[in-house]
Amino acid sequence: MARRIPEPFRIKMVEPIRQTTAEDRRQALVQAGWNPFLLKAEDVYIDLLTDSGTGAMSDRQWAGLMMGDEAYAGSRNFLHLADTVRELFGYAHTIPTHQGRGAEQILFPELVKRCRGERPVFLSNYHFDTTKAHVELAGARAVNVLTPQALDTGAAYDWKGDFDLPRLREIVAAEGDNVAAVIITITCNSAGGQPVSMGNIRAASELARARGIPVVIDAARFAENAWFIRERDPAYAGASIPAIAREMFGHGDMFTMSAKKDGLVNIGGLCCFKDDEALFREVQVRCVPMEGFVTYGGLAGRDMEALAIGLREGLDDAFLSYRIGQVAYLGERLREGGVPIQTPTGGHAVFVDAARLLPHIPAEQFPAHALACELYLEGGVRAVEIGSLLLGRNPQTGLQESSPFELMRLTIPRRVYTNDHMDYIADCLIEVKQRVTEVRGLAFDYEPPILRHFTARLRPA
Ligand code: P61
Repeated sequence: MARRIPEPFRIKMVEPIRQTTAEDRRQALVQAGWNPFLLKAEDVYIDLLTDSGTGAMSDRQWAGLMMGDEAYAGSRNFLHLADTVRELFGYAHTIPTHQGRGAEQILFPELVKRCRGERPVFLSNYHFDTTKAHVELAGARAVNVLTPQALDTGAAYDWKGDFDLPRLREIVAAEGDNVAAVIITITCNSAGGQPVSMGNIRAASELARARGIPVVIDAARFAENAWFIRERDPAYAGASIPAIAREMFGHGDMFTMSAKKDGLVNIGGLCCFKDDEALFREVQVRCVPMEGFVTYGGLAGRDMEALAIGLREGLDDAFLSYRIGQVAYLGERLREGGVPIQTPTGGHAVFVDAARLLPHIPAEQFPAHALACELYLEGGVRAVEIGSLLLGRNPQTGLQESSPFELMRLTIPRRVYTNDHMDYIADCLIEVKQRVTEVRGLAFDYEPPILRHFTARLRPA
């Protein structure tokens, strides 16, 4: 096995975490309606619900907070942020937003307005759930065009985040004027934090641009994607991560970013435009009533300062090697323990294939969610389902959508846990595997109409 990469930082401040008893955890889970989203964070020992907004900021970012300029308009922190975006990504126009979905809610309706077809559709390698929700709220359809290589979790393939290009070409031809945008999600969260190759980004972008279709980059995990390109594509072996990032962004016309991931902040987002000033102005108009004035978009001045600093730190080589190495380490431990996972491991999480681990639980009883509940009972580790529960029902027919995956995501917050924590997580999950045939599926007690996984209440079926 490759040599373990120690954390490229010293720990200056600590936050105690508390282990609970098995009985505490059973009570907490029953009270939470068998939904780890509804647990109190204090009842969780190691929290792998998400890597979104859960990272640790650096001493420099904390120092940046003290430099907050809380002017309502024209804050110097906004100017610093816009300069950073211009330099790192080559985009002229920046709108800050409160987080990723804030960017989606102000951008997508404008793209739908511009669309000439009568049945607007967005095409993506894979729409994450809020992205899909905002596409649908804007009155459009969200269609995923992911490479079939991603579906076999056991098969090693370097670019499981790629578009299925032949299929994309077909759909673009068939939909004609209906295509409102092509969204390139880097890395592809839903397929397992899997990277999109530069060749695929370029080809998808060229295909769209040849027809005048705008290209949106969903840039939540842009730095991790750039790191994978450097590691896996010999053409980029000697390139710097910032140069790769800049090239990726060159293939987009605009980007939305949840800055709570690779931006290394606890809150924040971006909606930026390379050169389309007219669209930028239209989205600014929508920003004011939805997010806030155009130079703060729901953020405090200090938040924008921390983000300007975080965007650069997120591209640091030593940080990314440690970060992705830690995820790979957890994946390796699990693979050795016989736990089926999406292979190779992605950037931000290990995705456990619950369809393979719990074949006795049908999709409609949410095997990955059942596994997450069992892992919590075992050791106080909170994971999250990425499968049928998350996907939900078809808004037209009301029927459960058929999910290509039933995954349990062990999402690793940035700069928060050590490799000893990774060992603990692996030990707990391997323990659960020993009694996996006893794990039962779940049924709804309460099913919310949309984004149901957040607030649903369930019980053992
Ligand atoms: C996550 F359980 N992701 O992975 P916002 N694009 C992409 C994302 O991954 C993403 C957003 C846009 C989350 C947070 C999350 O049901 C859930 O800053 C590729 O969260 O608004 C968010 O960015 C949206 C977790 C979101 C969930 C929705 O954990």
